[in-house]
Parts: sequence; structure tokens; C-alpha cells
Amino acid sequence: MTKKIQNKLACIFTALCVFFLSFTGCSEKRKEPVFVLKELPYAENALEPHISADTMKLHYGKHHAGYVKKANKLIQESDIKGMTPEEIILASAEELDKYSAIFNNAAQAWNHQFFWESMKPSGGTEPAGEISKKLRKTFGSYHEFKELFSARANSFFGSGWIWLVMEEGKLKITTTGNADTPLAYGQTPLFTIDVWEHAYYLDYQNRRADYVKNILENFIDWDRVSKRMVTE
Ligand code: MN3
Repeated sequence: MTKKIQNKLACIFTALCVFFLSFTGCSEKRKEPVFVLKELPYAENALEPHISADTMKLHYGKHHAGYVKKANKLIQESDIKGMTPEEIILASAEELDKYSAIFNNAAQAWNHQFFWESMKPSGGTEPAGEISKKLRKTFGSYHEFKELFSARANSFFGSGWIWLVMEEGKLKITTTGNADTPLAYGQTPLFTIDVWEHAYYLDYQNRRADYVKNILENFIDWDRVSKRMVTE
């Protein structure tokens, strides 16, 4: 091989390398995941004894992480990209026939993040200010709100979520089945409890009522709930 040909081949090789690197660089950018598994806002054992570290390991580390991973994979393989998590949920909810798998995994990724951030260890906080007034106006008292929320959670059949939402300026307790989320109905979620069995079975077996009661009595982060109300 002459020197000239060798130089030419080297040039072609370099050009190919540059092209390849810039191409993979772009696709890396496109592949940025829509959903991110954020760190828990507290330690895995911070909710003990009511929710064990073992439950958190499984619930956050396996179930939630699994939804995030699956959602990102499905989105990457689909034609709905370049959107925020909330936009993906709304877009897939509008065409459930086509995007049900994306909706289920995306909504579950979002719901779980929202659930972790609805709770605060060491007693939670008491409702104050506007949210306190609204709770009294809507449900009679804070106590009655908790009674009603528990009743809805305990009578809910199957897997799903119990929510406190804001709709047209009014508080409302609502339920959604499986992965479904109030976002899909234009409601503003304020607080939620996951009532899928994976959320409580290790610690409570079939005693969902005790699990729900313990969250309501010990972990509601009303400061966070208030902020969610303000951003409506
Ligand atoms: Mn769950």
C-alpha cells in the first residue's frame, strides 16, 4: 500500500469517526430519559414502624423503579417523545387504545413520586392556613376529612389510589383504579395514598385499614399539600 493511499484511508477513517461520534452524541441526547427515579425524600427506614424499610426497599426500589424504567423504554420506542412527564401522561391518556402501556407505566412512575413526597416522617405536619379552612368548609373538620378518606380507601375494590384533589377551586376526595391518575381528568392532586397490595402487604397483610390509618395519623406533609394547592 502506498503512503498516499494510507493517508487517504486515514482521512476517511477519521471522517467516519467524527460522523459516528456526532451521530451517537445526538442520539444520546434524544435518549435522555423522561422519567427519573428521584432519591426518596427520607431514609428507607424513616417511616418505621408503620411502613418498614423492607416494604420501602421493595416498593420504591423494585416497583417504582420498574415503572420508571419501563416507561422510559416504551416512550423511547414510541412516537410520543420530547415531552415532559405530565405531557406524556396526558397524551397517552387521550389515546389509551394505542398508548395504554405507556400510560400505565408513566402514570405509575408519576403517582409513586407524588406519594413519597406526600409523606413526612416523625409525625407529619398539621394543616394550617388556607388548606385548614378549606378542609373544615368541605368536610366539617380535619377529623371528618380523615374519617371520609379512610372510608373511601377501605371500601375501594382492587388496586389503585385514594386522592385529595382540587377541582374548580374545591377540595374533593377521589379514587383511581390501577395506574389511573387525577392528572388525566384535569384535577390538581394534593395528597394520595397508594392502596395497591404491594404498598402494605409485607407489613399489614390484608389489613389495609390499619395501613391507611397510620399514614393519615403520622405522615401527611400538609406544608407540601398547601404548596400544591397554591400552584393550581
Ligand atoms: Mn405502589
